[in-house]
Amino acid sequence: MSRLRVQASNALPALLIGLIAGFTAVVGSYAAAGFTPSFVVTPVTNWIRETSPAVVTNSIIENLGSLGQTLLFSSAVTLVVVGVAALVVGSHSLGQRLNNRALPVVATTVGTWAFVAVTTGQALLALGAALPPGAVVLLSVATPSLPMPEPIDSGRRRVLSGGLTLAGFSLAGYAVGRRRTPNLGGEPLAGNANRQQLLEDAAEKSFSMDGAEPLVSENFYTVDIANVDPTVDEAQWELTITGEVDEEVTLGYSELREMASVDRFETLRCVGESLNGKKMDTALWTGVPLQDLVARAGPNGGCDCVRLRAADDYYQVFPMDALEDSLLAYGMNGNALPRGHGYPVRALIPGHWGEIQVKWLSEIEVLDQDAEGYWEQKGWHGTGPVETVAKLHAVNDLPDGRNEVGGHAYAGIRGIQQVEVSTDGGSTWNEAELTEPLEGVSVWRQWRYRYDPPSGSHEVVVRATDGEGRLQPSEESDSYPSGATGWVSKTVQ
Ligand SMILES: Nc1nc2c(c(=O)[nH]1)N[C@H]1C(S)=C(S)[C@@H](COP(=O)(O)O)O[C@H]1N2
Ligand SMILES: [Mo]
Repeated sequence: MSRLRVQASNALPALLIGLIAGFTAVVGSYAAAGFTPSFVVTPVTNWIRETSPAVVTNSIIENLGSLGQTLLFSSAVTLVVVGVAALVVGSHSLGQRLNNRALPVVATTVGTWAFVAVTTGQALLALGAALPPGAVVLLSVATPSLPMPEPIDSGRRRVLSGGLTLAGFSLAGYAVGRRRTPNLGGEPLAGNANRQQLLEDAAEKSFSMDGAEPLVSENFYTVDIANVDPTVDEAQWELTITGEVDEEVTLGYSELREMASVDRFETLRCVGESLNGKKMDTALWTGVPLQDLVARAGPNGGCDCVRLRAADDYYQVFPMDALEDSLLAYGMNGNALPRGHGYPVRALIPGHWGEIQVKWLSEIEVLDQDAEGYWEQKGWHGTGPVETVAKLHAVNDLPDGRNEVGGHAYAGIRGIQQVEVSTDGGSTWNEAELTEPLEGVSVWRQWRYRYDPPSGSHEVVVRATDGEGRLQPSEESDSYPSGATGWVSKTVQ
């Protein structure tokens, strides 16, 4: 081996080659699988989440929201890159010791392939992750070391062309992966005239306030345990009603779509959101009553409770009673459910916290004994009816010099009877205007209050009374474990 060759292979240390190889493994896997569960990052994020202590996942959910998902995603990408890099460095030094240049190439390719194939369960797509790092290592060991009259220049040129190749590969991989990401759900439902009418009525009933969503949310929040949503095709979708039943019931998508459907507004709220957070939204849902279907199976379990399971391995347990007025929903605002909201079918359990509104629903299991759901195993108590809340999101100066404050109030199936506003820190209270109720079992209302502002800053406080005449409790509690409580207040200038 010539001295020149040794110099050339030292020019790019094994660690750097390893990191580049790891990066190309992620890009290659994305190109092969798109943003689906077969993308190598998916099982790794799942693994990080499942092995992190509950306090960590809880605080990510409570405090970070979608930033938490981004953090989880970046950690998973980093882990994959570092893992491949370790494989490259290890096999490179072993290869040097054994004087075998093929070894790092083979070890990197086969090792990456085996890891991705096993974790994603997709042997063929795993080649997308394994071949690029293999090629990077192959190039690094096979690059002929030419006699270099101007070593510095040629070194620079190699770095430049290497960088350009990498950038081109990433861009192409990104473009291919995007096209391979299935575009599921979201298309308009047939026979939408009635739904359009309902949506128009809701728009008319809405208070238009800067800073607060209308009655039908324009941006519906999402909360997912998985970073990458499942891809369930409607042709493959099947719901089974199993467990302690007289007779199992199986339902396919076309069968579901042929059944008499219901259109209804419902509000969802996440138990993990902060008191004045934005994880509460409303949509017009289309679906089929769920309780009848469960009754058809003849449930005879000992606990009158059910476990719902989903394609992302999520599961929740709650009392059978909650199924009253529940829907197997396949439509949202006149469109097929979007992938992010559970395409093709999700459960809607009115008045209960978001966590039992199971998306990508696959199974309803009638249980004999009570059990814990996914979040309850992490200490949450989020299966029950929602707390009463009044949010304060809009604080506006009106052209006539008055102030406008407003937001949404929600109390599940109890409904909202009244919202009161104080502009003096809670000493005196005034009744807010409320929007007309929407058609539905468990729907929020908007509230609005306009007033002549006192000079200087003042404290606005808002509180709701539910349909049973119960005033929202003023005691403040964190969202963990059973939902944030208290009255929202804001200092207004
Ligand atoms: N399969 C599945 N269903 C799920 C979840 C999930 O991670 N997986 N998250 C739950 C939580 S915590 C909430 S708050 C709601 C949110 O519904 P959305 O994403 O449509 O707003 O979905 C629930 N259903
Ligand atoms: Mo949630």
